[in-house]
Amino acid sequence: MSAVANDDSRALAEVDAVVIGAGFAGLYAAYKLRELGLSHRAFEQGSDVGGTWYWNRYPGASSDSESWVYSFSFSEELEQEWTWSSRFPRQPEILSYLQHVAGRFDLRKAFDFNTQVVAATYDETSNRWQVQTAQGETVAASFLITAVGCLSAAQVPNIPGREDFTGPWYHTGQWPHEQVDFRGKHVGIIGTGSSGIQAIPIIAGEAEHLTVFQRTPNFSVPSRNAPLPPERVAELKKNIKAIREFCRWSTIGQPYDFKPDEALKVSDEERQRQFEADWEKGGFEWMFGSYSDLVFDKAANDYASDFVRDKIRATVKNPDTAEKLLPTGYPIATKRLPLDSGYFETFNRDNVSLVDLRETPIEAIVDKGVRTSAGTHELDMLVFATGFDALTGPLTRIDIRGRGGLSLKDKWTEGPRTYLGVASEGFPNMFMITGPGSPSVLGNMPTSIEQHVDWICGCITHMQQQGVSAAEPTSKAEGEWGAHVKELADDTLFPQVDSWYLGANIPGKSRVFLPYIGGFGTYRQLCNDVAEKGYEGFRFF
Ligand code: N01
Repeated sequence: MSAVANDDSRALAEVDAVVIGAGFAGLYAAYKLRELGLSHRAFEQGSDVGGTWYWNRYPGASSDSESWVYSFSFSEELEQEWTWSSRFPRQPEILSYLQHVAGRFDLRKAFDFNTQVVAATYDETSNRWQVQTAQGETVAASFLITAVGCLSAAQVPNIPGREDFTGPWYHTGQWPHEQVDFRGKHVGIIGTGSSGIQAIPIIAGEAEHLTVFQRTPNFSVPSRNAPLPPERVAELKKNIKAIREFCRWSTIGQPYDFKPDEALKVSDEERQRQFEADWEKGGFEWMFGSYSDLVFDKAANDYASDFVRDKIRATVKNPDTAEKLLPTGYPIATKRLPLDSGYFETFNRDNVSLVDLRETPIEAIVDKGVRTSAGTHELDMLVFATGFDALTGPLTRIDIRGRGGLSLKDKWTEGPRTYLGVASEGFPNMFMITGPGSPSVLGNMPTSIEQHVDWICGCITHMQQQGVSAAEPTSKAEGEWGAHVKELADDTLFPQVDSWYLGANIPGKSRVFLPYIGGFGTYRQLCNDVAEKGYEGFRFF
């Protein structure tokens, strides 16, 4: 490995490491590689840094993690300098933050923007990755570090007639940079996941009329987003070290954790009182700072599900609409729980209508709107809030080939196979930041990302110290990890419903629970143990 500083690395055709992506993960990877003195190049499809927050510019887009932990912890100065304006930061503010980080630490110089990596091939003779861009460049690297995000491969459903629609259409995850003007327009939105639930109240406030096409009613909890007063900011900054440390060892990387109590072991009055008190607080804490049995025990979960259904009934004035909005048939939070700002209230507006696709399915998209079995809904604009090919999609959309020409996509046909969600057998020196099989999407992403990048860099340092040039997980370690990830998921209620956690939203995708559900803290400890045992489960050569 060369210890070339990479002041002008963009000219290099051969480097120690290539990073793909310029979101939270790619930026921190570039920072750490520079700290290690490793030459690197980084590629980003967008025209600037931001990742998720570069692409998801839809109205209402905001983080569901509290701002003071939805950020980097690697620099105390950065933590103290930056002040978030509200509890849950909105997309423009997060994007400004990431732009600030890129500028403050001079990270842009590692990146080629507007550059898409289309292929990466491991050359066994040279023990190098040959990384190819759509722009025609090939760069050789000892290490391939993917920072491609978990929810970045947008999924537009293949509804017949999609090309026939004559108005503009958008996917929430590929939102244009220009302002989209809904004023005076009849707008349709398909999808009521987190993106739809964030966008619907805002679009409804602008459009002449909004038609919401709902296939599966969703649970949602109020975010109760609010500005952060200066005294709260001061208190958070004072205690931030302890708050971060708590997050690192918590279940979902957030500044709260499940209570020791169980919903089934407290009285009805106590449970109701607790649910109400937490409801007033808002945020994920309502669910993931609540009783510890909610995600394991159906009877416990039923109490939480019923509580939210009652809230929906109490909020939505039209009883028929309320009935259509009621999520039934699956436990709360087994589909990713959205947070909202006035989502259910939006259905009390005169300019909003709800189409229940279970009663009247979409037959086709036509030139002037969406045709369901009940007739055509005329629309000027159409929004797809239809989600992503989660976790595996961002990786398999790149033609990644390991030893013997093995394609990652082919290897993962029956579901992803990884060790710790960070590496895969047959792909030496390829490290995935928050890959499938790691906790990633089950909590606060920056907490996950920092842990992964630190661990990967620790592994690279170990290799330098040992004088070895390649690392690859063993088949045994990978098999055992896959079985462990599955076993943990099977102990919960999560596999009981079709969700993107299981790849069930993508036609033909194997139904495998993708993230590690054992908790951030437990996972961190496992990774630390692996490192302490000389990166047990890897073979080095
Ligand atoms: O996507 P989703 P998302 N016809 O897959 C529907 C993260 N996120 O972009 O449930 C009709 O959750 C689909 O219906 P159904 C977060 O982790 C984070 O909203 O499959 N409908 C569903 O209602 C989140 O979970 C934040 O029946 C169709 C919707 O589209 C993840 O991203 C903000 C359809 C898709 O919901 C993905 O959320 C936003 C079809 N053919 C997102 N195909 C923050 O924290 C799909 N649907 C900020």
